[in-house]
Amino acid sequence: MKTRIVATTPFDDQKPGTAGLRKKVSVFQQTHYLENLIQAIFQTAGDFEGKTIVAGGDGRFYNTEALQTLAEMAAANGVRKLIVGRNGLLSTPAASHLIRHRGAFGGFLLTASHNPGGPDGDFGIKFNTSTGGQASEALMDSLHEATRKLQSYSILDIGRLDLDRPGERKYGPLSVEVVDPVTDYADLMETLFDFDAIRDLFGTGFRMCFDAMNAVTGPYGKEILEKRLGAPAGTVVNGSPLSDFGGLHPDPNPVDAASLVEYMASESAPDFAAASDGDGDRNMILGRGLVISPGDSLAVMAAHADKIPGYRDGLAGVARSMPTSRAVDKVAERLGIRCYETPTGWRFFCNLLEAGLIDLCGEESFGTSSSHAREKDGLWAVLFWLNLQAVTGKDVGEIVHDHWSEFGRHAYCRNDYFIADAERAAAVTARLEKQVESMSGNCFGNLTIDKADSFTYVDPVDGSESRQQGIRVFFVDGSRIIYRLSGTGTSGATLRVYLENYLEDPASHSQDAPSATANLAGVSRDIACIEELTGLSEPTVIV
Ligand code: VG1
Ligand code: CO
Repeated sequence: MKTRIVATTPFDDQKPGTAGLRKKVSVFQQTHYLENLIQAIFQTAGDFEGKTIVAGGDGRFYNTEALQTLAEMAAANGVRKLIVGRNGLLSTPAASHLIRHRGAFGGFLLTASHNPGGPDGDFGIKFNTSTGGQASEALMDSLHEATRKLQSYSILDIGRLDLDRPGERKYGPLSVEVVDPVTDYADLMETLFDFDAIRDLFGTGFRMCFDAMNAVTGPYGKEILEKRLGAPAGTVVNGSPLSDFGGLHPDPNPVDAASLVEYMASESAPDFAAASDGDGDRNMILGRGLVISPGDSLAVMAAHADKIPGYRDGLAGVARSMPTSRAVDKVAERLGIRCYETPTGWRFFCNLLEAGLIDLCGEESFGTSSSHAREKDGLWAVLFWLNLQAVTGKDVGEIVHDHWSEFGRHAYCRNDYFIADAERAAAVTARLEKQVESMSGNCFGNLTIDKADSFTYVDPVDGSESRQQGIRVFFVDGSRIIYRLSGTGTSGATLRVYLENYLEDPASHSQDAPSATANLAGVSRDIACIEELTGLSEPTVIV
């Protein structure tokens, strides 16, 4: 068994986006493409000699092949031990927990998250550090630099990994421990939530539907909801991870999980429903005839945290990504705690969590989590809402309506414009960046711009600065529009326009979010000249 040094040439498109590097499967299948990326990570993320790392993915097409290559390269790069989920599976939050729990040096998460899978779909890799959180901006930059210079990689033929059988085995110099992907994570959940109370709730005949969208959370949902909490068999639907997600787009939002929304609006709707995404870090919460907007979900969690065992001692602070609705800000103000505003992408929460400045955080893109991990966590959010219903005796609809009566409602919608020509999309934000300074005072219909800026974030922990993280337009009446380009797509570009309208009067709370933000949607197109610059007169998707 001898390490081979393989000569290669750099690829110029290995710049990580909002959460790791995502590309079409066919791009990852190019000779040396995956190997170059992995080698660049081994070169830049620290000294891996003698270390333990975690690896696993969402089970999508190419998961097993990539794991095999990773193991061969880990062995060649001095890694001593690889901890991997059985069959190569690990949800993103479970991987984050496992890294922390086992004191690993870092972890490779094989996922393109909510992007479609299968041979014609997407694949992706994220590297998380020993904190369990995603690599920092600075590490991403050096990683990208390394991919542009790489001339060779090291690999060792260690034989085919047996990923089916739990236990520790030696492959050449590398120890590989295959673990159950669910157990440690489920144990952690038991320490945070009142499982007895939730079990009693299911005992009263409470019905729920958890849609795992044929992705990684199926086994987690079955173990936690059906086995440990006693929900009836069949509570988890689409519960077997499939390499192409059964053709579903595993993104828990009202458009891609439309059938669940329809079900919850029907006569036979259960009391509660939820869905998660490809790698298990997103969540959508539904009541009968109602989808809870992620910003509201975060705010409700913050307001009721003291009722949940894991958060009974109070919250140090909370955080939201900048485009996320300001509903949680109102709760933080009431609680007398800080609310931090970070750029989009979970990695920006990690320093705040690590420094103990916050306990809860969330993004408008159906992501919420807490200090228990360094990734967002879909099932955790579902358990939080279950626990809340169990202790308050109220259903999701009552909880959220009560919240709105107390704090007012931040009606919220995201308009996504898919623009095939990425340059035309970039022209929209470039023009806004130029004009943003002089927007104040401009009127659009009955709306007047109070102030506008390009969002810069200074990390309060390490002082690092991230510029151009989105254009913010604030109106005199308290409403807000944000523009930014997506960093997770694999073709063309997506312009995201985030609309938020604060409704104080309870009489206005029952309208649906698109109607409550319709005026802002039109104004957002006028301000950014979207039709003129892209040819699109309407958003491609509204979530
Ligand atoms: C999107 C979301 C962002 C999220 C990211 C990763 O990024 O907007 O909030 O953190 O996906 O989520 P972008 O750059 O496309 O807007 V996941 O579940 O796909 O890892
Ligand atoms: Co995800």
